[in-house]
Amino acid sequence: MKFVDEVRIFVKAGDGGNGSVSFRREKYIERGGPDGGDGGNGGSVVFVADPQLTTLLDYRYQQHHRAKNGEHGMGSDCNGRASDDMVLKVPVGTLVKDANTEELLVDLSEAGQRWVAAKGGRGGLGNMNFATSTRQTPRFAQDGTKGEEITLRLELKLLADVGLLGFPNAGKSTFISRVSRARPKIADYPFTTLVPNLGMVQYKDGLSFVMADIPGIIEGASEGVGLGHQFLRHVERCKVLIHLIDMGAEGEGRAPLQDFDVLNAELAKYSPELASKPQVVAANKLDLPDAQARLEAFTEALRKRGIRVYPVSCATGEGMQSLMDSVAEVLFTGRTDKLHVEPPAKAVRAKKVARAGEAVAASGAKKAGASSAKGKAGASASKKAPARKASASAAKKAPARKSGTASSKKSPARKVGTSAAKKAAAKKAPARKASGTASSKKAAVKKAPARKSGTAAAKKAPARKVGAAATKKPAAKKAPARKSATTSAKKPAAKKAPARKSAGGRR
Ligand SMILES: Nc1nc2c(ncn2[C@@H]2O[C@H](COP(=O)(O)OP(=O)(O)OP(=O)(O)O)[C@@H](O)[C@H]2O)c(=O)[nH]1
Ligand SMILES: [Mg+2]
Repeated sequence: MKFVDEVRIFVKAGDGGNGSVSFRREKYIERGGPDGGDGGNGGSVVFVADPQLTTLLDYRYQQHHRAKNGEHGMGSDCNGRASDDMVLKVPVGTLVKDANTEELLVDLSEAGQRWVAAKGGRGGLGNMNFATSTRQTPRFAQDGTKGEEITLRLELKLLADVGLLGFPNAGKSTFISRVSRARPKIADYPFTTLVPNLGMVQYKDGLSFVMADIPGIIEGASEGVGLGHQFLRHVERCKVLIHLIDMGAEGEGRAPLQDFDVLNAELAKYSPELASKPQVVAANKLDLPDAQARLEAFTEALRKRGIRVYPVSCATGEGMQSLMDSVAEVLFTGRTDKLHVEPPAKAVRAKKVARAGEAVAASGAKKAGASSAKGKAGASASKKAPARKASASAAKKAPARKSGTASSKKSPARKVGTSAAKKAAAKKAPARKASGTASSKKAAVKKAPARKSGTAAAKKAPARKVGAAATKKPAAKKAPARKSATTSAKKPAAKKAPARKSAGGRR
């Protein structure tokens, strides 16, 4: 059957019947009085949404619809008959617009919904209604009013929950025939499907939904190329769109990613609202040998945008179940998490690496500057611990130390002799002057005051000369450096202990 989804029609309601002017005439009864009856009401034009209909085809041929007029009133107190309403059945999902103003008058989206398009005229009163004690022979009656008339534009927007979108030959009809009992024509040439097809999908647990397959959309559809984009109207009411990508089509200016972008651009041109609907992207025809090869690049490209691609083959049914599960989840729960993937961390990682590289380079330069340092600390520079030349510089809270190695943003490198600062002194632990080869296993005691400090003096703790001190744990924050000769502080200074003379201490 031909599918028509847009018509222009004229409707007119019936006029009301006129009231009658009549007087009773009967043998032996003189001046019987007025007995003209009322006119009947004209019939209205009423639209009813009928679930049995799927097209507006009938209105393509019959464009004028006039309801009957009401009967005129008659003598002998007879009222005219009111006319029946004219009922116009339209498919569910029909929009009724005023053809002149394009104003939307009603959306008949529920089965059985009624809407009066044109109201019938009222019947006029007969002269019997106008008799009074002082006007016993009213020789007039009331005329019926005119019925309303209007030119309307009917637009059918199919009611479907899920819409299938894609280029021609993407496999949309194959898809719908696989998941529902719809049997649209499937063929290996573009624009096989010329009108939308609906299919009822029986999902698990008694759940079901309606899927719509529409003709293919190509580049320039908004300007009328191909079949144009008017069929997109039928997926406007859908809650989810399945975007089928033909992985078998390449060449002739076609590529999966390009197809994806072109179709989305056409959607946006038609309606930004439609473009923003949740889309399940399915890469179809994976059974083809070439398709597999193209899939990876396409998946990766969309992954960068955070979009998940469902690889499917409508011909073999492969991957269809997980696709339908995601569609059902969006449809029934509204959750769209499954449609997105985390964009690859590569970019982020690359940035981090680049930054780290810069930091290392910078620290390296600084280290080079501090090459006067006697030794190298084993610990490498951490992000937050830029290298510093301890001897000259003094940190805000911790003074610079003579250390060769460990450098961190927060803990400046210190001039250390041969020390290997594995662990810096604990927080606020003051550096101590370790004499000779003494190794302070347990370093600074809490709140231990700074001892013999070297030359450099920081705000809080001055830098100290460190000899060959080897501190396994670097000095912690705020720990002032101490002069230590060959000290090896195995255990860091306790909290709040002033900084000690230690090598490579971490602030
Ligand atoms: N190899 C392979 N061929 C497929 C697959 N899906 C569809 N086809 C073929 O692709 C061709 C087009 O399929 P249709 O379902 O008619 O495509 P369509 O998107 O409805 O096309 P139009 O109605 O023209 O827009 C047919 O020859 C199908 O047999 C698939 O998964 N694998
Ligand atoms: Mg088709």
